[in-house]
This record gives sequence, C-alpha cells and structure tokens, in this order.
Amino acid sequence: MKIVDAKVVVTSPGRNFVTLKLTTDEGVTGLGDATLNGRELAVVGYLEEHVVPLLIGRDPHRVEDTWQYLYRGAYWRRGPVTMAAIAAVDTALWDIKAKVAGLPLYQLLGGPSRERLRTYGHANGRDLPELLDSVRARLAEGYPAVRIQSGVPGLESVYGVHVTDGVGAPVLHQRALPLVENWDTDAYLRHIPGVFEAVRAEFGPELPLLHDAHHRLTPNQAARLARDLEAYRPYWLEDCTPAENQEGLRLVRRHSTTPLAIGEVFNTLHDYQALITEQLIDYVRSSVTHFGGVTPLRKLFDFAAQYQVKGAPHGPEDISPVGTAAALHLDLAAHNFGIQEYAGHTPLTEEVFPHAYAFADGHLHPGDEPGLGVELDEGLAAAHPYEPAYLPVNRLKDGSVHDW
Ligand code: GCO
Ligand code: MG
Repeated sequence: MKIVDAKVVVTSPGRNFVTLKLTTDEGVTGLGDATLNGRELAVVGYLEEHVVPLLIGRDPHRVEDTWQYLYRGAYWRRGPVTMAAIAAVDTALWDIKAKVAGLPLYQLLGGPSRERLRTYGHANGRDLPELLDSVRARLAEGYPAVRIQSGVPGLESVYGVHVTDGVGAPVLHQRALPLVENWDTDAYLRHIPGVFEAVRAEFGPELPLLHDAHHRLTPNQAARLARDLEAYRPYWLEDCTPAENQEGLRLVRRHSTTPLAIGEVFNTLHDYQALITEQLIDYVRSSVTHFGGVTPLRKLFDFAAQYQVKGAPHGPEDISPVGTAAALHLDLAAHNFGIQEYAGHTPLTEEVFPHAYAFADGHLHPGDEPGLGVELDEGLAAAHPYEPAYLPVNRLKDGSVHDW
C-alpha cells in the first residue's frame, strides 16, 4: 500500500483546527490533528512545505519508521511546531492501520484495560457563588470529577474563568490581537485556599477536585500553594510551575504530598526525564496532538508506569475531535491511565468532525468503529475558514509580561 495524497485542512467552526488527511492507493484515509492554538499556520507550513512531499509514495504501515524518519531526519528536533506536525502524520497512519485491520485503534494498542474512561469537567466562576453553581452544573452533567478555577479579587480576568463554561460554550480567544490579562501571584495565593475550603464545605470530602495554576508560580510559591491546599485533598495541582526547570519540582515535592500533574506544553519524553525518574510528579498531561503522536505518547505512558506515574492527556477545546479520539484509544488500552480532561467542543465542531466516541454518565468511550472513529466533513470545514486568533498574554501591575 502507498500514500497517494496528503492534504492539510484548516477550519474554524468557532475556533481553528488543523487536520492532516492521508489517502492511500487503496482508498483508505487517515486523519491526524495538528492544531497548535495561536500558531496554527506555522504547523500548516511545516506540513505542506516539508512533510507532505516526503509522504507521497511511502508505505502507510511503517508507522514507527515514518516517525523516526521525520523526527531524526529533520535534524532540528523537538519544539511544538515540529512535534504537532509529526503527531498529525503518526495519528493518521495509526488510523489507516486500524481501518485496514478492521479494528478500533485501542485493539491495536493492546485492547481495553477498562470499560470506560473517567473524565473531569471545568467549573469556574468570577466569584464563589458563581463557581459553586458551575460545580453543580458539571455534577448535573454527570462529571465524576471537577476542575475548579476562580476569579481573584482585584484581578479583572483570570485563566480558566472566562474561557468556557462547560461543554460546547463559546470560546473567547478568537481575536486578531492577544487579549491582555492582569496577574498578581500574591493575591492568587491568598485567595485559592479559601476557594477550596468553600467548595469542600459545599460538596463534601469525596468529590475529586482539580486545579490548574497554569505555569504562573515559582517553585517556592508552588510549594506554598501545594502545602496550603493539602488539607482539602486535591486530586491534583496542575502546572504549578513552568517546569522547563525540572529541578524546581524537587522543592515543591519536598514540602507537600499534594499530587502534581504537568506536561501539556511538553513535546518529548526528554522534558519529563527528571520529573518521572525522581518521582517528582504523579500525572503526565501531554496530548497526542502536541507530543508527536500516538507512538511517543504510548512510550511516555509506559515509561511513566515504571514509576507509578499515570497518564492523563490534555483535553481542552483546542485539541480537535481527531486528537481527542486518539487520546481516548490510548487511555482505554494503557493500564496506567488516570483521568481524561474533557472540555468538549461546540455543536458546529462536532458536525465538522462526526465521531464515534461518546460521553455518557461522566465517562468517555472511543467507540468501536475501525480506526480512530472520526471523520472530517470537508464541505462544512471549507464553509468555516481560518480566522486569526491568539491566546491572551498576562501583565503584572508594573506592566511587565508574566507567564499566562
Ligand atoms: C488545560 C489547559 C488549556 C490551555 C489551552 C491553551 O488544562 O486544559 O491549561 O486550557 O490553556 O489548551 O491552548
Ligand atoms: Mg492546563
């Protein structure tokens, strides 16, 4: 079998998505997600100019070899643009292989280790009453676990609060210039423990509660937050530091047993080396889409398993249904799966990408269609062309830029 066509489709059914579609001489097609929020067209250029010409004529069954060919062959390794492009190829090849086998992808990855995938949803509020209502809404939708993000007194807008309110809500990042948000770490550190206290008081000790610090803290500040939240037993504290400085997590670990999750912006296993071998984290958060595909994410899960670290792929609305499905197949097969973030997509996005995976009773299942079980309605995709969009940036009170 040979790849005869490779096409990059950019569509914006509410937000931008980049999809690679491979077609073989036998008419089998495979899809891969290459969406890199706010830098989409860089990946399009990488794919169209430098990868597509290498794919035509290749045997689609050589998944591992193609991955190595693109990764090592580029010489310039790693980085989000490169790894999103390679991810799309790898995912599309797995899709083709599983379709040819007539099996859902999870069967090729070892078969199911569980019946369904536990998820967490997003609850947020500008203030406490709004947050408590939002938690109630997620619980009513069936989510067994909830990530809580709250406004901070004195700050106009905070990560996670104005982004979405649950499955399918509008996304506000779509704008020609980055929105400027403001930030004050001390105000945040003073406020968040009280938020956890109030949510625990309202919903009791059993509900798994997660929180995303979104890379904003120094190791010492993160250690304090992890320690201050310990009494409320969070399920995890996510991205407490930017973690390019892997050693920083040692300091956090030394001061707290709050479980730590990290890695949505990582793109290779090397970014995790110290974090996993020194057991400085509890969950790896990389997605198929930003980590180079199913092939390396599976290797990450296996590596992490040796240290009792679990896989919990990134699942925001800016990973397309194609990338979402790929993660779900791996989650179902991998023994050390932890929990799947599920922000959902707008109804229009679901129409552009009809899919076999389903959300019911707070759990996901990838479905039993051969391959990934996702299609792309190219006509509808074309009716919603690319729109320039950026993620927000953060500035401190003195005007300097802070991590967003
Ligand atoms: C999460 C993430 C996202 C990112 C987004 C950036 O935990 O889901 O932090 O909300 O901010 O994916 O594009
Ligand atoms: Mg996050």
